[in-house]
Amino acid sequence: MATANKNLSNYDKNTMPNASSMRFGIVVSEWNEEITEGLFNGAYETLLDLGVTPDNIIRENVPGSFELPFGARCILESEAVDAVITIGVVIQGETRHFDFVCDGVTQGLVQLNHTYNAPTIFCVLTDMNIEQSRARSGGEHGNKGVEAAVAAVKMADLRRRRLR
Ligand code: DLZ
Repeated sequence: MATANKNLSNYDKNTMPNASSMRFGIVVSEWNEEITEGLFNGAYETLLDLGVTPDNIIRENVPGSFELPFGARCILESEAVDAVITIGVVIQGETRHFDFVCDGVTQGLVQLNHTYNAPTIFCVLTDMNIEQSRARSGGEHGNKGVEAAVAAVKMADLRRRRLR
């Protein structure tokens, strides 16, 4: 299948950078909590599996995905983190609110990546319905939280090698 090699939920630990001294922020949106908690658990357990210690994982909650950029900025400004993972899910409704929230969070996170010397990772599901979100937060399509943690460790390693 064309996407078989793109499912990072099945990461190879042996090829991953050593994350034992890395420090991460995780910002979690409370909107559609059932889904975002699944994504958080995937990200958190993966960071631990890659050697990150619990005291080096800082969690903050925000009300909705639209608030993720500001939540990430609060962590970037106040903690010496190697990367921040932002977790949310926006589900398609019958209004254009979906587009506004998706645009707002995406543009906000892009700006953070242009502003700060630590990367912000995008773990925001944008689905047609809750079933699709369930499939991607620990269901049949894996867990995008796992993939976000893998991306965070890889980007943190790049930052450490290139920016200091
Ligand atoms: C208002 C709103 C709507 C309609 N849908 C979602 C959603 O699907 N996912 C999500 O994370 N947040 C949603 N929100 C809330 C906004 O993100 C934000 O919290 C409020 O507009 C307050 O700024």
